[in-house]
Amino acid sequence: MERTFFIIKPDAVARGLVGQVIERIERRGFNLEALSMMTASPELIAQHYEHLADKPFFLLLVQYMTSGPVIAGILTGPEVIKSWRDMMGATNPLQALPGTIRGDFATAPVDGIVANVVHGSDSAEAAEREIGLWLGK
Ligand code: DAT
Ligand code: MG
Repeated sequence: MERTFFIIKPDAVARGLVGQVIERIERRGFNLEALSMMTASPELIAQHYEHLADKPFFLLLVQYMTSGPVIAGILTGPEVIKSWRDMMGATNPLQALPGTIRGDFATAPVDGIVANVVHGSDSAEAAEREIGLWLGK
C-alpha cells in the first residue's frame, strides 16, 4: 500500500470543482486518508516547489498557488503515486488528454500561468516530504 500527497489547487476550489475531483478519487477506489482546507503562504509554496525556484515562472507560480484556498490531502492505495499522476494528466493542460483531470477541467495557459487544477507527488520520497511540509504527518 502506497500513499501520496495531493492538492486541489486554488483555480479548482474557486471554480467549484472540489466535488468532481473527490468523486474521481473515490470512483477509482483510492482512500482519502486526510483532507485539509487552507490558504498556503508564499513560504510554504516556495518550499513545496523549491526545485523550480530558478525558473522564470516561479513568482507567477507562487502568486497562483497563494491566490485562494486549496484542499490538501493524502491518498492511499495500490500504486497510488503513479495512478494519481496518470489521472491528473500532463502538466500543461494543452497537452493533457481528455479523460484526465487536467484534460477535462483546464484550458491552455493564459499569461504564463499554468492553472492546472491538481497536484500530485511524483515519487515516494516527494510524497513523504510534502506530507510533512503541508500536514505535519
Ligand atoms: P506537475 O505539477 O505536473 O508535477 P511540475 O512539478 O514540473 O509539474 O511543475 C509544478 C507546477 O509549476 C505545475 O503544476 C505548473 C507550474 N509550471 C510548470 N511548468 C511551467 C511553465 N513552463 N510555465 C508556467 N508554470 C509552470
Ligand atoms: Mg511536480
